[in-house]
Amino acid sequence: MSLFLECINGQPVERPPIWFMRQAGRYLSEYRNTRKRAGSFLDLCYNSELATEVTLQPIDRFGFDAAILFADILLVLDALGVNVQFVEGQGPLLDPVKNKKDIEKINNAGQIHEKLSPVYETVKKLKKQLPKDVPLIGFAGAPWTLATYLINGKGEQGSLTAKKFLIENNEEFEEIINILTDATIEYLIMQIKSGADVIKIFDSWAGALNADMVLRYSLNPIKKIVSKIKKKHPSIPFIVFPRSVNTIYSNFSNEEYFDVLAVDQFLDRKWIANNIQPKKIIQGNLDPIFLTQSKEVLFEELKKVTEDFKNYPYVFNLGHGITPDAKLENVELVVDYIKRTKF
Ligand code: 1CP
Repeated sequence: MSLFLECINGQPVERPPIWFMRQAGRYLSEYRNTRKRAGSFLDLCYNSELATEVTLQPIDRFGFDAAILFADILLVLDALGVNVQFVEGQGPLLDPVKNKKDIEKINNAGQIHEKLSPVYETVKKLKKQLPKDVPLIGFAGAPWTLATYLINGKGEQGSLTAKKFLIENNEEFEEIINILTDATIEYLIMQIKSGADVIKIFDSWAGALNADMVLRYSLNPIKKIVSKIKKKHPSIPFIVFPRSVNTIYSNFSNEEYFDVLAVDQFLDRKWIANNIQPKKIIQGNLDPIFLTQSKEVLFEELKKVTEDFKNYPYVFNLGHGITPDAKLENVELVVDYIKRTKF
């Protein structure tokens, strides 16, 4: 078994495993080159040859302990028949789904596989090409985060459009969540069958919901997805990332069906160490901004993170994705530091 799998299965390990959210991305010149060759961002996601190549780039360069499939959470919406585009400099743009007629059109969770078959192909290729001790993380967006893009047609700070829709059109909203939950179960089962070793669920906009809503529309659909998949694939570990949910992280840590809780950089580390770590293996929470700073500033922060989390099993990662302006030598410094850390 690998260090990463041993750690998240609760076995003793001598140091924390390390990987980064968005570790294949624009901060790497080799990614920018492959991206150019692919054409659009979606072309890259659906080209299994090139998606395999970019997944491997950060593993080859830095020696991370886990790889994450190169794809995007919005592919599942594309596969449901929503028109999705990534516009240079603007991010994702989609045809919004709002009324019963639009919702009926995307009610086809069983039919997503043809469109997504290149992604499954990427997983298969990666399983052949990755070093044996580097497991592959498959992933999907959580229904709430997917719904925010679907309802608003693009990303929105605070997700207010989707939140108002949740309140004002609750029946339609719940129908959307159900469709996305079913599609995500289908999608993740195929990733597992193709060879994914671990699954991560990203609820990047969970923090836009109030506490009651988080439980109902972030936690509950995630619970349904993980529980259903674990019935068929009990040994696949799940990482859940409900970003920015504040003290509701505590509710998530009480849930037993998943394995690792990914924490953002906004939580107080001492609070995490006291309230979350005794109940759940955690992953996080270096603020990605430190990767853009001087070595000395980064080093001080690294010391704090590893010191605060040293008493329980822990996966080193960022509190959110690495940014395009991260310095390569800083990424090297972090990997080197963590590989020399003794727990
Ligand atoms: O120009 C580029 O090359 C596009 C940048 C990029 C990349 C590298 C996007 C566009 N997606 C990705 C890949 C990606 N997305 C991965 C690959 C694996 C890896 O981590 O290396 C993963 C796991 C995601 C997941 C994803 N996509 C999330 C959840 C995680 C998070 O960052 O919160 C979200 C919200 C998206 C949507 C998305 N994809 C891309 C953009 C610009 C956005 C919108 C973000 C926003 O609305 O602010």
